Amino acid sequence: MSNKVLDQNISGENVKVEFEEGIAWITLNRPQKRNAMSPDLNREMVNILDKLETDDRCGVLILTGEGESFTAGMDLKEYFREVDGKEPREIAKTRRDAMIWQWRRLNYYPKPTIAMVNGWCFGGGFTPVISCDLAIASEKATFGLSEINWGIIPAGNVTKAVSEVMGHRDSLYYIMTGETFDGQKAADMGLVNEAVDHEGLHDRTRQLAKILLDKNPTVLQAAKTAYKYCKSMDWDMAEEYLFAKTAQTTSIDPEKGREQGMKQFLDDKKYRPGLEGYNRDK
Ligand code: ACO
Ligand code: V55
Repeated sequence: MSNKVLDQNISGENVKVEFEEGIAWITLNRPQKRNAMSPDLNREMVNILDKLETDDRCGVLILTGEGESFTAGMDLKEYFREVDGKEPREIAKTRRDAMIWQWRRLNYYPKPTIAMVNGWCFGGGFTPVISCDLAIASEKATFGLSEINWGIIPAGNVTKAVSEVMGHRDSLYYIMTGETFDGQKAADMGLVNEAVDHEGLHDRTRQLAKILLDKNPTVLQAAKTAYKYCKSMDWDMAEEYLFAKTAQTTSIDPEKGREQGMKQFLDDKKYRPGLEGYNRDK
């Protein structure tokens, strides 16, 4: 059962935004072009991510694609051929829009993010999948680093993103062969968390979103952000940063989660934090 409500103000020509009980469903919506990412689509995504950052209807963000495709990657006509002849600053701006949403904004997004890979996912499509915190793929999804097949290397930070989640041998194998693989293989390699039966894709993704919606949002944001920044820090920096981040999180948490948790376990003996979350009085 779905109770999604379309928001026509935030949605654009190429991206659909729907809300459903704390979840913002963002659907790349150019099915006739297999949701290929054009400059217009990229600009819309930048604006949508900006708006949803401070929109309370978005507690968790789910990114998916309309129809048979998640995304066929960058639009070969509108993002490459038609931009090639433009002046360098114009080209740089077009490239930057893509990177702003696919990488920078999404990777450090203040809300939890889930990629729901429903079908084709090629080339540039890997970056937003990897930038999302979690990813669920349909067993029927088909992934491919197809760049090699049409004469470019995986740029747009695809290569860097792949190296973050996939192993050395698998990364080079798929970068160099351009061979496709399915959702289960993507899960086996760590590109997505799990692959599920196509019919169950929406339900499982929604269920995961609800698990995240039940957590303390302030702490959840700090936890994912800390993980992402720690990856590139050395141990000494990470130790110092994590202590500072802990203090910051505790001090700004309107729910006072840490205090609640300790009180409910140590004084009230009402719950076991190893097995469940503290009672958030929701
Ligand atoms: N860029 C621009 N247009 C695209 C793209 C794309 N990446 N992918 C599909 N389209 C368009 C097609 O040109 C076609 O348009 P038209 O109807 O106006 O002729 C329409 O989408 C449908 O495409 P078909 O190929 O007919 O769809 P089909 O379902 O048979 O195949 C598939 C789907 C496999 C995704 C195929 O379209 C394809 O190989 N697309 C390119 C995938 C790719 O390699 N992308 C680039 C990755 S590299 C990067 O992102 C930097
Ligand atoms: C890719 C993506 C880009 C780019 C160049 O390989 C190559 C994919 C997202 O932008 O500018």
